[in-house]
Amino acid sequence: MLIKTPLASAERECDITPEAVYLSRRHFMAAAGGAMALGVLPAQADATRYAHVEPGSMPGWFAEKLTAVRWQAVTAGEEALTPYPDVTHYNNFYEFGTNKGDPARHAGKLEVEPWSVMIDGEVAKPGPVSLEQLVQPHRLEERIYRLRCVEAWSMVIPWLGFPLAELLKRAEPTGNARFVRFETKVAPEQMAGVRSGFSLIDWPYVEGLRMDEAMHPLAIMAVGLYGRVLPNQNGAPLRLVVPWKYGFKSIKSIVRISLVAEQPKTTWESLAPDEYGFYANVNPGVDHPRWSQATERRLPNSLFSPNVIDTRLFNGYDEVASLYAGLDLRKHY
Ligand SMILES: Nc1nc2c(c(=O)[nH]1)N[C@H]1C(S)=C(S)[C@@H](COP(=O)(O)O)O[C@H]1N2
Ligand SMILES: [Mo]
Repeated sequence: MLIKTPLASAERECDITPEAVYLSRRHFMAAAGGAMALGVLPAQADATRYAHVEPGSMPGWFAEKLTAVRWQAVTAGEEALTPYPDVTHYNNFYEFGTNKGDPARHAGKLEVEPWSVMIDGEVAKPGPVSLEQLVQPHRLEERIYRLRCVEAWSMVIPWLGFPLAELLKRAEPTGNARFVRFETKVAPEQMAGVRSGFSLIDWPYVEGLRMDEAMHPLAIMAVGLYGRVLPNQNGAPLRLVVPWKYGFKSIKSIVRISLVAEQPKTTWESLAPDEYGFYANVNPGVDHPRWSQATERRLPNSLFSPNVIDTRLFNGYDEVASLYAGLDLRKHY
């Protein structure tokens, strides 16, 4: 982000067949099979619509979870899904290199099994949890979210995950917990980008949220996308997705979640505080010092079909506005 010009990175890794426009409803669905309030029926609310995506191998815990997914729990209205090849070949994951194609090329090396997450800090129930244990109590929901990168491109991605709030509640935060701090795995022998020493990042990659942001029902922990287990380049086996914030807040391959009293020092804010803030709410009215944030390039796009659309405050997720009542969003960008 810091060392690349955002609009020069339109590198294409593969040929893309645009998918049919995805018709679905805009609203939360109370439960699978719930009555549809709107006239537009969702296109097949199950996994069969992803039949075109290579299933690959999936761990047992994931296969079991797939049998009870709440499909299309949240949708992006009639916005088309970004095709699977783009979602998985145009990535930011600096641990594996700084080019958009590097994560797809190198993240296969990341060993995601076994995986354990340390939950610590201001909680009544700290300790390491295996990934299986961590996911076990939760029913997976499909959340079709827009992802807006601070580099002014965006995608629409059908995630599989569960609310971060549910996970945090199980750890029983104490009254001193005011922020959540997340940390990505560091494994130089598996991570070409960490090994290279080329990056300016001081590993591990760290992100954070204010407690009330973390508890918002739109913030999720994702373990899959397109009805499949999360590809390594997208942050397997466990990543955060906060759809109303710039993509860099959605930290990948998490190994530590700490409830803390002080606002954590996060990776991009530490590197360039005048360019990347702690809040990082999507905001077309606050430009990056080096480029406008008023519009975004919705992938897939090309020279002849630039697909530039207006960026929306909070990435269109207006329901989070009350979290920031009284906060100067120009100052707290
Ligand atoms: N650990 C880690 N997490 C990360 C990043 C990263 O470099 N390292 N990049 C971020 C950025 S800038 C974006 S836009 C999103 C991209 O997610 P995606 O590749 O799944 O679309 O991941 C975020 N999470
Ligand atoms: Mo990003």
